[in-house]
Amino acid sequence: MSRVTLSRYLIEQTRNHDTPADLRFLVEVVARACKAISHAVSKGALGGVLGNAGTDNVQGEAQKKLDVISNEILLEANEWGGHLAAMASEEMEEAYQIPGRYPKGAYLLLFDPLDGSSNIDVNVSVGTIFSVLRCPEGTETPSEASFLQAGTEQVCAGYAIYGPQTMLVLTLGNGVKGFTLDREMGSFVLTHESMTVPESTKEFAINMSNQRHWETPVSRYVAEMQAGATGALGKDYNMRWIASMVADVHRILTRGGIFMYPRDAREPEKPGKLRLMYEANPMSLIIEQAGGAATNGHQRILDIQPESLHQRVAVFLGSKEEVERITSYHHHSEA
Ligand code: P6P
Repeated sequence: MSRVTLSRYLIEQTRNHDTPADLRFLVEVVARACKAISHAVSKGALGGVLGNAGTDNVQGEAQKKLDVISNEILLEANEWGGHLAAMASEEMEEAYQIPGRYPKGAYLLLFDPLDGSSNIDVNVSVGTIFSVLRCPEGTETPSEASFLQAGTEQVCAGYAIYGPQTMLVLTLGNGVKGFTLDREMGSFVLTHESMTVPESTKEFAINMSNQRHWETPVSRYVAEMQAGATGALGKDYNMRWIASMVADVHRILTRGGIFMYPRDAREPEKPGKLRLMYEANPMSLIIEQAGGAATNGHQRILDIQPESLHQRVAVFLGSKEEVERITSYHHHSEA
């Protein structure tokens, strides 16, 4: 059977599932930008792109050169196409308005251009996370408020992972598909027809060095998994923490697991490290579309009404059985 490329998949989505043509074009542009980012990332030291840019992002985190390069690649690829009304990025404080010389479109694109970039200098997988919302009707100049839509409003979400293979994982609202980059042909080829998260798992992902800062439900849940077969859960668990959300989520999509970045006592005024709009929401839509679950410990992440563009959120996502368990522990602790 002939290979199904991303372009063919998107054309068939347009034909069979009413995926609007301009959304199809938008996804193809983002995919092309991810190819360019993959190329830049893979050069590493040979491309003079490692190390810090000497600037900080809106979170006060040191930007890597590749953070800035990846952000610019996505802006330049998307600003002229006519599919977008505006863009937002982890690397930019304000929304990015489409320059006046270009036409505007119906969508808002949000992204973390290079997630996990602290891993770049040690050659560990990183990725790009993106989310697509509709621009509210009649909005000539989208403001921050235009972006503040719940995750359920996303019309598309995806990520590219720059690992041993470069892959694009995508949902348009009817399942999750995985495409592997064929570098010789320069095209993304459908290799994972339907990615699903197993309901149960024996693997958890959390940064254990923060253990003393966790809230009780998280401490209880992790202790039970550490107790293994001798404890309440009656089975042994393994642990993985790549510190690159894209890589940890990709593993969970591939073989199950639960990913946790809880709020902790280090920054009690902030509900965790990860950002809602361009990390947690797109990943939660993908995980739910793959049969998993995603909460902030108290409610479905996709139901959260955003209050600011760069707001943070606690994240528990992956195998439904485990997410439901740790969420129930949070509810018990409130009772
Ligand atoms: P920590 C990367 O910086 C990131 O935003 C996510 O990709 C990753 O899951 C998390 O932070 C890692 O955080 O505190 O373990 O370094």
